[in-house]
Amino acid sequence: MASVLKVKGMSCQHCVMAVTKALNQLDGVKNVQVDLAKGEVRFDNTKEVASNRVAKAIEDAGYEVIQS
Ligand SMILES: [Cu+2]
Repeated sequence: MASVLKVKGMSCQHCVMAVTKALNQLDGVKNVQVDLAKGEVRFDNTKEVASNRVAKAIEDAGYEVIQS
């Protein structure tokens, strides 16, 4: 399932790499794409990874998920 999250605190390519790496470590999360300008992270959730696990990975990397 294609998923989009709003993430606060990403400001440069380093942030893009950090968030991408954090999400790629979750089994079932694929094709992570970060849109820095929009503050959005898109990915395919191929194994119904729980959204709180995805959010925790982003938060552990130092960024904040904006709950919609
Ligand atoms: Cu940065």
